Amino acid sequence: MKHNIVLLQPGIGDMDMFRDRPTPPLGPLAAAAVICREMEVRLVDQRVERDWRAALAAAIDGGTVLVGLTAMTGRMIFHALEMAREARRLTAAPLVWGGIHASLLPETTLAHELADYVVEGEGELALAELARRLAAGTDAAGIPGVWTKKDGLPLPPERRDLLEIGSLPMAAYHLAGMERYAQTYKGRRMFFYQSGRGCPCRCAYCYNRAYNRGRLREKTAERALAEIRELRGRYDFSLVYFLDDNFFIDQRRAMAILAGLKEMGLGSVLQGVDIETLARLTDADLDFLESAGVVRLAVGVESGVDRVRRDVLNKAGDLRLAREQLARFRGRRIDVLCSLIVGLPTETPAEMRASMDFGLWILDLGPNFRIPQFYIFSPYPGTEIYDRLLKDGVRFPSRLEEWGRYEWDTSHMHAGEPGLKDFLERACFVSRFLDRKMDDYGAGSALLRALYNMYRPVARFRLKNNFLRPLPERLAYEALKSLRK
Ligand code: B12
Repeated sequence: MKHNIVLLQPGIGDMDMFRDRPTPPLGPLAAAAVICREMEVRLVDQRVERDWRAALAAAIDGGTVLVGLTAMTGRMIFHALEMAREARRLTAAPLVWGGIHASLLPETTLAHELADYVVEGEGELALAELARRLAAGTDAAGIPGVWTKKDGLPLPPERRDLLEIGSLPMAAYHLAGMERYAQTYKGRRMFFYQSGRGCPCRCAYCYNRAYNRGRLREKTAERALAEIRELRGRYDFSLVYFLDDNFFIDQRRAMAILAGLKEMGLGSVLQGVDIETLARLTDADLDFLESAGVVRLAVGVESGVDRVRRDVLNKAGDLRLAREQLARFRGRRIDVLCSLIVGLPTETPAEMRASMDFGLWILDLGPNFRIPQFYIFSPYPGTEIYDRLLKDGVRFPSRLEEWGRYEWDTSHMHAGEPGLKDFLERACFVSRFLDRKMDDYGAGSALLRALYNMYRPVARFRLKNNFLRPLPERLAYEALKSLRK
């Protein structure tokens, strides 16, 4: 029987509720980019299979040399364990964990009985080497970046150098049946593409310092455009969604890519822009972004309190600058999606409120402003805040199961202050209904979208007036969620 590998994409909780289609499984697809040229790679995505257990059983056979899993911290781990358990029942092939969570916490991951190897960091070369060794039946020890286990104990590998992504093949999109991931924004199909990795900023809540060692690596504008042109020949889309950690660090390159897209008649959705970057853009630059078809820009505002931005989050640029810069987008054809985090260490309830009020102020700037929701702060492994809290004696989960319950809409920081925890979780829930995301993404049925839109003023009233209980809507939402499962 021919050798193959099986890659699993677990569910991500209710994050996809507000989208028309799930986000493509870019982690596994990118990790498979090299090995798929020499071995068959089969993908099973829990989110799109009607019966993922049957799909898994069909994918695994006597030639399967490994089963790979991916997960970010949180709910995805819960689903990854579910899939790993099923895979273990079906095959003796080793279970290989990759992706962000396992990379940041390889030891706790490998301590689990459902993990045999961990690929730390970028997967393209490490996964290929591991699969080759397993197929050949040779010892898999000594591969840079691949953690192994001896007598149940994790063995650390030599560190693998960061990859020069300009020389890597593109993510193996062909493995995925991309139609199933044809997510839309305002009725236009998006295609998810990564043109660079890493970010040199030192934001204290971000994984980049540890995961990408703070180093930016990018494809040249020419290379990125050539790949997008090729993808366009294969898939139907009119917007490119850039998954880069920070698309605008090299402004010249960013503008060259956007100009190239414009020539191709493609628009874009941009991720990871900060206030200081906006301040560097002239009005003519903003005109250019608009004319180049940038339909949405995601801006990391993160807090509406200067002290918190500066001392806790280590973000550059104060609120005065933030107000000024955001206001420059009034009346433009670019949606501005601002993220805000509440419930940070040392943040007082008054500061949390101030951040929420800042969010409402942003929405008042005009119909093109968006707040996806107020994110309750979760200290993620690999971040400066996490390390600081660890040093201060804060206890974090020790088992994968516990990390699987580490939810981004739950306040882990305030377990000892039930009143504050409850307030944050209610505010976070209500804040999901503040903007027009269901229309933007064409998510759900027309009825659901109408209900969502009708609720928007109520959500706003509740947050503005701190009127968060009773909250029967939450029960209705939970019921709906379980119906959709
Ligand atoms: C797209 C995206 C999403 C999508 C989901 C994507 C999906 N299908 O899984 C959505 C919008 C739903 C989402 C939601 C959230 N996200 Co998000 N998201 C991203 C984003 C922008 C891109 C991810 C991506 O596709 N990267 C490209 C791929 C190629 O990179 P990669 O996954 O790291 O894969 C490489 C390696 O990890 C490895 N690898 C990956 N999988 C595997 C598997 C195997 C077997 C092997 C061997 C190797 C391997 O090889 C790959 C190639 O080198 C990242 C930031 C970023 N730029 O990466 C944040 C990021 C992953 N998200 C993050 C967070 C915090 C969230 C949220 C909590 C919300 C929030 N506050 O933003 C929610 C959580 C959802 C949930 N319920 O769990 C954090 C994760 C931190 C952590 N410790 O997990 C990130 C890193 C952002 C950040 N700067 O902090 N997200």
